[in-house]
This record gives sequence, structure tokens and C-alpha cells, in this order.
Amino acid sequence: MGDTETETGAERGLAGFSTRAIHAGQDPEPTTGAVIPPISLSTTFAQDGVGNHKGFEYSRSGNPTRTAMEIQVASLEEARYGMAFASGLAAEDNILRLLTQGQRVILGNDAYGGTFRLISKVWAPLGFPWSAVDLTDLDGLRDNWPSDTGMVWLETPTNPLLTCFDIEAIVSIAHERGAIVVVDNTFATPYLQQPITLGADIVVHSATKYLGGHSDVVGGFVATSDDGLAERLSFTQNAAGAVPSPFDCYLVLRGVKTLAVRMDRHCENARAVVDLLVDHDAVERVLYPQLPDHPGHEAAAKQMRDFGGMVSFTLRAGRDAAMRVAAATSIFTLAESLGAVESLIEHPGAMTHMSAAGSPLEVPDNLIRLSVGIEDAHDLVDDLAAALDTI
Ligand code: P1T
Repeated sequence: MGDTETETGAERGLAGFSTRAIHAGQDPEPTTGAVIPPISLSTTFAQDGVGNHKGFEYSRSGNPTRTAMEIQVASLEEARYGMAFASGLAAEDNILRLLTQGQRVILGNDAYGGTFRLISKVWAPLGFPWSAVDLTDLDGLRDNWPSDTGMVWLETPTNPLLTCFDIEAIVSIAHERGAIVVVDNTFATPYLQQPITLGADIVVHSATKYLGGHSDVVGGFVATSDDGLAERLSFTQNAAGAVPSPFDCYLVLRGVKTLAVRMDRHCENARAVVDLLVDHDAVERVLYPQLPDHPGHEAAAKQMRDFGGMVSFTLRAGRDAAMRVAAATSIFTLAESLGAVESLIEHPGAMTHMSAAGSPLEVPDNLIRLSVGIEDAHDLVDDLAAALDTI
């Protein structure tokens, strides 16, 4: 397992990950001493004279609660700049605005269905071509590089197949050819993987997931250390205005404080679930980056601290059995989304990835995806075993 964050953080003189999660951007409030950043609901801020203000003018452009959270999450990504958005897809849409018409997006051939829909159904008709590429095949990427490529967009681990891509290697290929690299770090979180330290230009998050961590806030986040990209991204953040509310920012800020302890438990519980699945007769294949035969296992072992809380698997008995198992658990709740304290189960083909049907990103119809929560591992294993027995 890699442990790049702690080493890199220490080398750079940064405080440890959880210290930053709990303190970065969160100095006690100067007038009252409040230890927790207040939820600043004011939409506007008084000026002493025209243009003479205390750093805030209007809450779409900047808000103190949002700033606290932006500093906190950017610090965890070891990025110089962070920008919060109303959802993960709003954050993604803001990044795609960096392209000029005619520039291509190379998308990893497994990704969240909504990301695929945004790129292929919203941006492509406006004149932004895209291709789905197997980014585990680095020679193929080099040899078949479309000359109009402006951006490589990848998730690692991917949603829902959990394939892992070698960020450093892809960055080197893309940069040699003049393209920028965007890494969706939603599944790994900055606790397990920090793409900016591996050369990625931009990191994007659905903060709805592990950052928030409690299934009670929809949000997005963009981080970068590039001055020029940050200037353009923050210009559009304000100009297009897809910003989160102060209350939503507070919920993410609060969730992130416990990210490290939650992720350790997610990973531990995921391993217990994987142990059940790999030995189960009904299971055709288990997809988890720690398994030595998993696509991208080596990349994951190199660039991640641990292997995450998401587990997918296919069933020998096919689609209908997958549908039945997804509805048969009692602790795992049948629902979309992921990354929170409670365990969720879903059928990607009919739920989160329905928009990818018939495309190169279509997922197997006997696939089940688990977001393994932080309940007691033995309860999760028993619940899943009982559901598999219904086949
Ligand atoms: O839902 P939203 O906050 O807009 O984030 C979109 C998004 C972006 N990137 C990844 C990797 C994601 O998984 C998501 C959202 N995914 C789900 C809702 C899901 O159940 O897979």
C-alpha cells in the first residue's frame, strides 16, 4: 500500500491529514470565539466605502462558511485552490467549460452514468467530441491519441466497476500531448489518494458522498494548484453561479472532520464483505481493487493508502437474481448514492447507470454495487449472506 499523503504532507511541512480536516480554514471566529465556523446566512456584506469590504460582497461570489469548507477540502487534496459547487455534476459542468469548441474529452470507459450523460448528451451536441477509452491500456492510449484531445477525464476507482487507473502514467501521456487531466476522486477521497500530488491538473468530487458522509447533503468540489485554471474555474463558479448554500457547506465541513476515521472503517468493513463474496458459490466475480487479479490493482496499490469502501460483484444466476438480491437485504438499504455511514446496495444497470445503456460504458446486468458503511462488520456480512441465500 502506498502512503504518499503522510509522507508528502510531512515533506511539505503540512500538519497531518486529520489535523487539517479539523482545523484548516476553521480558526475560531474572531468576534465571539465560536470554535465552529458559523453558518453565515447573509446574502450580502456591508461595505465601508464603495468596494471597501472585509473580503465578502455577495454570497454567490463568496461566503464565509463556503470559504472555510473550500480551504479545508483543498488542504486535504494538497491543492492550492478549492471551489465548492451545488452538486458533483455542477462541479463537472464548470470544469467542462474550460474547453473550447472542438476540443475532445477522453473519458475512461467506466464512469458514473450522470458524468457520461453530461459529456455525451449535454456537451457533445454543443460541439465537444468525446471518446470512451480503456485507460488501463497505456500503449493503446499513446498509439490512438486523437489529436483534438483537450482533456482526459477519469475516475479511479471507477463507478461502478472499481477499475483503477495509473494517474501518474496517464498524466505524463496527456501532458506530453498538451491535454489536461481531471480526476474524479469521489470514490477514493483525499484520505486514500491525492491526485494533485500525482500530477493531475484538476480534482473533482461529488461531495454528496464520502466528504459529506451522512447522506444529508448534495454538493460538489473542484481543486487545483494551477493559477490559470483556478482563475478560470472561479470566474465561472461565480459567473454561472452553481454554488452551494451556506448550510450545505457547513454539512460538508462537519462531515469532512471525521473523514479519516470513517474511511478506515469503510475499508475494514469492505474487506469483511469481500471475504464473504469471494468464497460464495452464487458469486461469479468480485470487483475490489485489493484483489490481486483486479483491473488496475497495481496502480491502486501504488497510489492509494487503502482500497476503499465500495465493492461490486456479479452473480452467476444473472439479472433477475441480481434484482432479487438487491431487494432482499435489510441492513443494506436499496438506494442510489454511496459513501455515507449507512450501507447501501443497488443494481447499477437499472439505477445509477441506466443512462449508459447501449453505450461503451454499459454495465453488466448481473452486477450489484455495495457502498459498505460503518456499521458492525458481522451484521453486514450476515445480512448479505442471507440475501444471497434467497437465490
Ligand atoms: O450526484 P452529484 O453530487 O451531482 O455527483 C455526481 C457524481 C460524480 N462523480 C461520481 C463518481 C459519482 O458517483 C457521482 C454521483 N453518483 C451517484 C449518485 C451514484 O449512486 O453512483
